[in-house]
Amino acid sequence: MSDFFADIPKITYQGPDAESRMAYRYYDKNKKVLGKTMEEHLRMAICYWHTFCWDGFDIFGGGTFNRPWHKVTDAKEAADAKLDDAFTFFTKMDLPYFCFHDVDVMAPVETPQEHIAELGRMVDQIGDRIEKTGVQLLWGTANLFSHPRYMAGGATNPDADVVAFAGLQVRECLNATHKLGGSNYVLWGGREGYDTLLNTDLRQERDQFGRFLSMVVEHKHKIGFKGDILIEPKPHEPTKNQYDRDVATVHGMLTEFGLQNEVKVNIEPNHATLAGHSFEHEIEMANALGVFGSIDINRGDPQNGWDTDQFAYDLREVTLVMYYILKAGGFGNGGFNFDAKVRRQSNDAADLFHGHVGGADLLARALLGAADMIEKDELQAFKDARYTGWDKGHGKSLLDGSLSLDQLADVAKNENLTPAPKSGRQEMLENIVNDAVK
Ligand code: XLS
Ligand code: NI
Ligand code: NI
Repeated sequence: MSDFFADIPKITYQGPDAESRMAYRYYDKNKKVLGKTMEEHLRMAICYWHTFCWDGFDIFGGGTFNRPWHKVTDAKEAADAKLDDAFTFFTKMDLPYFCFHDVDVMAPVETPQEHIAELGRMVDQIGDRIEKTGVQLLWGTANLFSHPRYMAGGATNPDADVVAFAGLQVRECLNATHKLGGSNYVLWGGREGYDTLLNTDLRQERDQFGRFLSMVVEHKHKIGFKGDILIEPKPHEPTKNQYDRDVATVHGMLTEFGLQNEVKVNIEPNHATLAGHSFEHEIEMANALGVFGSIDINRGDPQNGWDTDQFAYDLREVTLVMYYILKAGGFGNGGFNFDAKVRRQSNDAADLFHGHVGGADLLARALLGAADMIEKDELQAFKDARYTGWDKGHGKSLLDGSLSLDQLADVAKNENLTPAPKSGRQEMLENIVNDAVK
């Protein structure tokens, strides 16, 4: 183990007046809110890729971060060193979960045999760490977008040999996730899309996507994995157009392939905004369609159009999101994964802590505010009043299918209905939300 994090203490709850910035001000893991502890509600996870793999490079310059594990020259020893420091960080943050891609934890390899052996070597070590520290796996995922072989896609690649390699990675990673007791398995289709229609057979690629996903679900049942399979919608970046662009589109594809009861979604706010939606829209759409699974919590920057993966900090937005999650019954297998990275200038060990401490405190405050909103649920009361009339009369028979358009029209005509417009009270409702932000 390096001494990279040696100067930083284990992060504990010290209350809003804490003197140190290396402390939780709001996240008190044992505090009960609406009958469950904060830890149980929020199910927070640290991601391996942004926090331990990225070295701070951007398209104009090289890495700025000074991580000891990046300086180890032997690739396998570097993977081991990274694992050591990752689990030190998880433990010091005292958050319950982590997430990883297969290639995040391994030394780089080329052949299928090497892939199986090297991932297996690391999974054994991860299993030992899980046992020793009690940190759990929220989800695993296979990276089907970084290696050049995936430049034209993973499951939707025009070359069936590439799809076979993708199948190998997914089988190995799903098996590993199962072995490590993971709660979910995620598929993010970074390159499952196209750059130009001129070289793309949409129908063919859609069929490949559907069949590949069905195979993943079949394999899950075959090995007895009880967690959820999750698709992570994103509209574009890196491809010009991703097939899984948003929650509603994913649900349409799941329905086309008969998988709507087998697969849920992992929603990321920065992906929602790239698709032209609000974060809360995607949550409510997933709730409405019965596919809400998990969240990759982060944010974009309204002044540029990228997936900048910054740590979330808009308390009003996250309070409202938390309200919708609680209303839907909270997380099942899902949780809040910090799919977020510190900025390129935030280059030392302390910054990794500040990012995650702030993220955890934001979620804890949002939980407190949302719980208050639920206790005297003014938003629900307003909605209930707004939708009265649908459990009786022509409202009821319209929904249960017993009314034709002719009959509906005759109701209006015979009863001489001249309904007056009723206020939607948007400003009053916005005031209710603002009052809950604490
Ligand atoms: C990229 C995605 C990625 C997934 C995991 O935009 O958010 O990080 O969460 O492959
Ligand atoms: Ni993500
Ligand atoms: Ni993303």
